[in-house]
Amino acid sequence: MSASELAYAQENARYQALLTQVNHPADTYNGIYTRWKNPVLTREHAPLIWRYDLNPETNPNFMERLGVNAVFNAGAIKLNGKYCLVARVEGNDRKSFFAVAESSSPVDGFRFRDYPIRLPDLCPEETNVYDMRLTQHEDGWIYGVFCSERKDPDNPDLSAAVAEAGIVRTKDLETWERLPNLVTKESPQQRNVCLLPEFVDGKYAFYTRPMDGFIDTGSGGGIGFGLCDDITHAVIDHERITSRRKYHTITEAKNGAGAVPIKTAAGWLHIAHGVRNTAAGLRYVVYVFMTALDDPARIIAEPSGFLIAPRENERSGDVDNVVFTNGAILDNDGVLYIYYASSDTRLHVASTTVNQMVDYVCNTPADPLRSADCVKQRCELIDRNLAYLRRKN
Ligand code: M1P
Repeated sequence: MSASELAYAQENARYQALLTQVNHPADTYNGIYTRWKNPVLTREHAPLIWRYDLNPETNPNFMERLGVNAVFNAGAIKLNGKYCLVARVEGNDRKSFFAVAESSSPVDGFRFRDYPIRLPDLCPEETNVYDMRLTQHEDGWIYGVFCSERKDPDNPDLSAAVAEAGIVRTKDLETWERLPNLVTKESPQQRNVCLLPEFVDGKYAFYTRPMDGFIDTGSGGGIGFGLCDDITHAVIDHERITSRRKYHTITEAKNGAGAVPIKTAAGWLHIAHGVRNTAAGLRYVVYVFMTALDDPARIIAEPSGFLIAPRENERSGDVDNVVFTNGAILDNDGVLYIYYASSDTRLHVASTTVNQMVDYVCNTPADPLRSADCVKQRCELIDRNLAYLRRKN
């Protein structure tokens, strides 16, 4: 066996061990959800055939030829009994692409298909694609809505970019039809757009994120909502704001839709992200809100604060202090799996149930927006608890 073949055998053994690693719930408790110990996808999950030239004649030193830097933000659906993630894979060259990883378990065993998704390449200016939300729509298609990014032709600054929402559709996550990008007449840029699985007033319903610039949402008031007649030429004339950004909250700097909203008896459950500024830069957390079934843009409950914030080793990575979700799977037994990425580097899972989430969203108090009122809110809880303990004893 050549040195190169030996190195491949060793690397492959490590890779297979990673893929068969069993995941366990973490030892933390909040009654709302359970974090799982191991990330479900990391850069090490990228198949060796994507990274190495396996032929010892052309790669005698068994060098990585096309490295993978990170695997994170994944859309998620259950299809034909399999838990399927469409992950954002970022090469060492900084370009992201999409790849399907699937498993018969929601918490471990995810394995990438042999090839990444080869999106129809319709736009020569498109430089980067990322963060696909997968919607199993009642029209029978599975839609993928993602960020399509290109250099801003009108700004000489090399990092000036334009972000739009790209749209693809598929039946099997294998063959993809690309549709024209979403046009939002009131917003020059879009990111974090996702499609509701049901028609609203007979139209396709999108959650949007109106933005003035590529990074700054500027005057964009929060997560938007808009309808369009024809998804094959999707145009939204008007966006209404649903979850608003507010001063001195977790959404002060920006917010954005996350996983595709989940229909519950109480309303549409949204698992989104909020961003605030800190001296160390932006901090991204995952938060939850609910909108009305008869008007999916109208907020009916918004608990105070975050659901998931970066903890321990989630805090560091390529972009520190970030947790972000764009995919969740509601299983037949009511268990909900939230796939969230940490620090733009790897993908984790947290499990809960739809009943727990409805309890959380409907019974967690709203943010009173001022320290004095937050103290009052906490003291009321303490009063009730002390009275309960006195009665009990
Ligand atoms: O780096 C954190 C996240 O930044 C962007 O989210 P937003 O548009 O809300 O700022 C996205 O690019 C996302 O991919 C990334 O995880």
